[in-house]
Amino acid sequence: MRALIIVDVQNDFCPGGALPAPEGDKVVPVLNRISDKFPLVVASRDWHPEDSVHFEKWPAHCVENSDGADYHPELNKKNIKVHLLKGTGNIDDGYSAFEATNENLELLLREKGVDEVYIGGLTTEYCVKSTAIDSINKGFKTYVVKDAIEGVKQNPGDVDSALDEMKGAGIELITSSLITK
Ligand code: VGL
Ligand code: ZN
Repeated sequence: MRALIIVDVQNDFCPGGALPAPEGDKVVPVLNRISDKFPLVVASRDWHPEDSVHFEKWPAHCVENSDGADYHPELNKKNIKVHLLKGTGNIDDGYSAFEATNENLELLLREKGVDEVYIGGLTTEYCVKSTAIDSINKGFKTYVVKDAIEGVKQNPGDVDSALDEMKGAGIELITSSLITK
């Protein structure tokens, strides 16, 4: 059984937001097109307290309950069965959706009989990568949908190294056109 994890498709990671992936909004139509094909869709949101140590590394973004922390307005939320919140403590980064504090993602996937995890969303170098690495390390067959992810692109080369790291870990990078049923 397959599941789709939509990572952090939030206003602050899209153009006009506080920590934008320059083309972050491009992932929205792709995710909307594929999310229908999955029996289980979950989505994470970065959800930081105002005084998080995370903001020593990053400009303040996705502060809990703020507009910037909302899903992108065009993301289809109807198929999302479980809403995960992560980075909710003030001493952690919470990059991976498996670090969600309101739900135990690993347990949830196991209870539903999921063995294949597909991942899309934002951002390639941080939360997508961490989620994918956690997923494969927990034993799920893990696919990252290349045209459904975008990088924050802080330093040249970061996206390519993240893609290489994921490939090296045994994660399959696929295009959304391969997801047909
Ligand atoms: C993210 C940087 C800081 C992400 C979250 O969602 O990839 N990146 N916090
Ligand atoms: Zn964050």
